[in-house]
Amino acid sequence: MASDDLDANQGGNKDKKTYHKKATGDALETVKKHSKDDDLKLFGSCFCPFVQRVWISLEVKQIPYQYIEVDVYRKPQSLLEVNPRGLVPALRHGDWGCYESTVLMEYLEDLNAGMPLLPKHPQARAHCRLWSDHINRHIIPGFYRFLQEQDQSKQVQYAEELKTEISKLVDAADPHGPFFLGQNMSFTDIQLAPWIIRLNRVLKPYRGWPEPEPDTRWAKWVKAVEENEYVRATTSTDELYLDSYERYAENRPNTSVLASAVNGGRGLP
Ligand SMILES: N[C@@H](CCC(=O)N[C@@H](CS)C(=O)NCC(=O)O)C(=O)O
Repeated sequence: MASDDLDANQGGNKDKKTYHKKATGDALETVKKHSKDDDLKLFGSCFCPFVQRVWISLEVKQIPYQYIEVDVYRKPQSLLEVNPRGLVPALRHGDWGCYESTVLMEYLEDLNAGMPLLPKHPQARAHCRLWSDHINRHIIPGFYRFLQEQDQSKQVQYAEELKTEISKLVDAADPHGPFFLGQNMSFTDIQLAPWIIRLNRVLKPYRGWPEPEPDTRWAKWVKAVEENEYVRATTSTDELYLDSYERYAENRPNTSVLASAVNGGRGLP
């Protein structure tokens, strides 16, 4: 393979694994079902957890949409037209477009189509948003800090920090579950679900992240997310995640805007 064909994160070394450019397994079946032109278009990359949030929301709500796979590190014009920052997910709806996974989940909610993901009561909605904010500000950055860290003693520290932030969320959840608000998967679960999927498929193989303690509230939650039909419909086979995250686990140069932000101690993009 000519080095021109390699991705920037591979540093000219074809033996380095890189991100996948096509979904596999159940996620590929879902891509195929949503390949036809539609007014609502989700621009996504198969490995991206932020995309998976919006994708799960669309699947839960059963809103018609078209899924368009893009190579987000070789940004096509069609993506840049919707998101000048060049990140996925991006959504085009008719001649309007928008981006940012949390904003897009709120937008889908505001369409009032299909299953609502936020409760009706304003205080219950605020509770969901408060803990979604916790996920975005504490859990997700903690996940990448731990995954990218190469120093073993710091890895131990970051693993503990991540566990602490997850525990705070578990304490705020409905005590019986299995989901955040109880029986049904809702907004806050979907905000976290892609990283729950990646705990087992990425943090476990690369950093020895443990299985949840049996019979705990957290174990119940993880199981419910793993078994949820809409999460499964947007999840690829394990190899896709293992390969796509090797660049993060080795903290290689040119991995992504997000990886650079974590290395630079800045907030996530
Ligand atoms: N805050 C954004 C983050 C999106 C994001 O970081 N997406 C990554 C893929 S997982 C991306 O587009 N990276 C492109 C790049 O690094 O150039 C959101 O919630 O949508």
